[in-house]
Amino acid sequence: MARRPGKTSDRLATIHDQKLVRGSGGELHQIAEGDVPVLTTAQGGPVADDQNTLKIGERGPALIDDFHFREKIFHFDHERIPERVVHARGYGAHGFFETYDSLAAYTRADIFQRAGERTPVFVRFSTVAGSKGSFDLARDVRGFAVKFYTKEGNWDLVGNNIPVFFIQDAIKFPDVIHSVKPEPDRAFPQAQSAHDNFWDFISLTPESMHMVMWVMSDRAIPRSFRFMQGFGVHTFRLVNAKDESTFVKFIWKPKLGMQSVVWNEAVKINGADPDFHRRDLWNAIQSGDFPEWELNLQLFDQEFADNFDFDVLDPTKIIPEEILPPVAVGRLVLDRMPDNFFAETEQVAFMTQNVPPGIDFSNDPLLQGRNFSYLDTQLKRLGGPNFTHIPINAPKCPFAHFQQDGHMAMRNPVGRVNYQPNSWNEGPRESPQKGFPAFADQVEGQRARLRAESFADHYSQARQFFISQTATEQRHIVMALTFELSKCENPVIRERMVSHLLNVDETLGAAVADKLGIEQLPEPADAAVRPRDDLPASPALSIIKNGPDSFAGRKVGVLVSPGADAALLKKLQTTIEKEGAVMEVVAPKVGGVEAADGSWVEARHMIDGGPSVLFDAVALILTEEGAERLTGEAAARDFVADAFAHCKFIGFTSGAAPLLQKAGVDPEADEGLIGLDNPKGIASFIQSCRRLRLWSREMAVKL
Ligand code: HDD
Repeated sequence: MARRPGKTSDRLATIHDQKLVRGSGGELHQIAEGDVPVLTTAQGGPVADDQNTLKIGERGPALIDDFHFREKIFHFDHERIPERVVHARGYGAHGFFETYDSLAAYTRADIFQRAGERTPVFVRFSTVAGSKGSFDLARDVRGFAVKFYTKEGNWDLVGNNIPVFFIQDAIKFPDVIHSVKPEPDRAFPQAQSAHDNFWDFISLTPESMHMVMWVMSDRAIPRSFRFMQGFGVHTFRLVNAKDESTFVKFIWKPKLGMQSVVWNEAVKINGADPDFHRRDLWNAIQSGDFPEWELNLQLFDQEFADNFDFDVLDPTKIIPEEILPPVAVGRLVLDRMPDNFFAETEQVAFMTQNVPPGIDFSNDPLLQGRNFSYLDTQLKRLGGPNFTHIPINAPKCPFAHFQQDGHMAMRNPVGRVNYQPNSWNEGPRESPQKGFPAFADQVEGQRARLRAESFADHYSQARQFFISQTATEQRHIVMALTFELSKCENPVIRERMVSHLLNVDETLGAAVADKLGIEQLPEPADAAVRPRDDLPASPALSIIKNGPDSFAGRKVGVLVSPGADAALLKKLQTTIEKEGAVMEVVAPKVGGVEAADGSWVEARHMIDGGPSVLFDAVALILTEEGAERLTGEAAARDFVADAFAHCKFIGFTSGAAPLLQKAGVDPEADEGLIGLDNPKGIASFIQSCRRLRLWSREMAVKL
C-alpha cells in the first residue's frame, strides 16, 4: 500500500524535531546535528519536501508554481549531452608523467627539460565504434588519449592502441566511421565491425589493409587497458631552442606487458561483465596497484625519412622497431580515479592541435584533418566555446587571453581592456620568445586534390605484420577474418576481401577462403604497386613473442566447495599476492563456504556470476563430494571447460576429479593442468601462470 503522509507541515515538523533525514527508500534515519547539509534548489533555496509535488489537497491536481519540482525535472530532462561521434565509450583516470632525462637537444618543450619533472595527466581509454553503453570487449581499436597539463599549456597526445589507421586522408573519416557504425536503416549491429557495410567499404579501400591486419589480430581484444600499448600514430616533430626539427613517433609501452583474450572468451566476457575493462582499471587503481607505461620515442631526421622504404607522412605505415629502436624517455602512472565520471571522463575534450612550443605537426594529411575536427566536435558535444572553462579541460598553468562571453562563460577579462594592442598598458601581450612559433617548414606546390605516389603500397606492411606473428596469432587472424566475413550477407564482399588477402599473404587468403567455403580462389586484387615480399618479420609486432614472463597484475579465480582445505587456500593466496597478482574466490552459493577446519571462506562471486572468463588462471579447491555436487551445475562445468578451452592454467586438488571429468577435461591432458596437493603444487602452478596461456593446447581444443 502506498505511503500516505499526513499534512506536509505536520510531517516536516516531526522530521526536524527528531533530527531525522529520509533515506533514498523513504525510510527515516536519526542524525546528529550538523551532519547533513540542507537540500537546496540550484538557486540555493532550501527545500522543504523533496518527496511530493505541490498539489491541491492530497489527490491533486499538481500546481505549476511548484518551482522546485519544475527546476528538478527541467534539469533531469537535460542531463544528457551528445555522446562522442566516435570513441563514445571510454574510461579515464588521473596520474602523472615523469620525464627521465632532459631532451633539450631535441625539443624546447618545457615538459622534457628536466629529469624527474612530474607533469599531471588525464588519460581516457575508449573503444571506437560502440555507443556509450556498449560492452568493453568489442573487437575494436582502443583509444589511448593523454592530456598533459604542462607548464606551457595542455598537450594532448590523442592516440590508439594500434600504430596505423584505416585511411590516409582525413576526408575519408566520415565514410570509414559510417561504415562501421550500425547500418542506418536497421540500427544494428552495435559495436561490431562484422557486417556488410564495414567490409564493403574496407574491401573497396585497399589502403586499409595494414590496419585490418591489426584489427583482426588479438590487439583488438585486449585483456585490460593496463596491458596494451599506445601510439601517437602520425609522425610529429620535436623542435629545439635553435629551431632544429627532429621527426618523432610516440609509443606507450605497458610495464605489465601486453596481453589479450581470445575471441570466444571476449564474447562471453561481454555477457558476464560488460564493464570488464572499466572494472579492471577501477579495481587496480583503487587497490593501489597503479598501472604504468613508458613513453618511447622513435626519433629520426630528414635523411632517414628520405631513405625509408615508405613515406613517413603515411599514417598506414609504421617504422619497425628493429630499424629504428624506440628510446624510453619517461613514465606515465595512473594513480587516481575521477571523483565524478561525467565531470571529468565525459567532459574531457582532447584535441590533436593542443601542442606546446617544441612539439609540432608534420604534413600527414590525416593529422592535418584531425587538427580541424577535434575543436569543432567539442562545440557540439560540450555546447559552447567555453569548454576550456570546465576544470578537466582548463590548463593548470597561468593563462591570459581576451576571449570572452559566450555560453557558460566562467571567466571574463577583468578591467577596461579586452583587446590588444592597447594604450592602457593592460592585459597580456604575445611573446615571440616564449610563444609557439610553428616550425618554419618550406613548402611549395600546386593546389590540387592528390594522393602522393609514395602512399601507394597498401600490402607490403600488412604482410610484414602477418609474418611477424606466431602461428597461434596468425590462426587468430584467420579466425577473426572468417568470423567477420561470415556475417556479410553479400558473397561479393567476401570474395573481394579474399582478393586483397591474397596480396597480403597467399596462405592467409587461401585459409580464409577455405573457411568461407569459397571453392574457386579469386584473382588477387589489382595493386597499384607490386606487394613486396622482402620485408623481414618484425618480432616487436607480436604480443606473444613479447610476453612479460610475469603474472603480476593478473587474477586467479578459485572455485571452492564446502569442506575445502583452508590452509591450502591460504597458501595459494599468499603465493599469488607475492607474485603481485590477485585471487578471487568463487563459491557454489552467495557468501562463501565453510572450510574443513570450520573456518569461513568468504567468496567474491557465486558460481553463476563468476565464470572463468573473468580470470587469467583458475584453481579448483574442491572436496570430492563438493565436486560431485558441482557436476550438476552448468555454470561449474563451463567454469572448467572454458578455462581449458581458453588455454588457461588450471590448478586443482585431487577432489576436483569428478568435475574435471564431467567438463570433459582430462587432468593429464597437458602441462597446463597442475595438481595442487603435492608440496610443490602451488609453486609450479604460479610459475606456469607466468606464461599467461598454454598456447600449445589451442590446436587440441580447436576453438
Ligand atoms: Fe579521432 C575522438 C584517436 C583519426 C575525429 N580520436 C578520438 C579519440 C581518440 C581518437 C583516442 C577519443 C578521445 C577521447 O577520449 O575523448 N582518431 C584517433 C586516432 C586517429 C584518429 C589515433 C588516427 C590516427 N579522428 C581521426 C580523424 C578524425 C577524427 C581522421 C576526423 C577527421 N576523433 C575525431 C573526433 C573525436 C575523436 C570526431 C570524437 C570525439 C572527440 O573527437 O572529442 O573529433
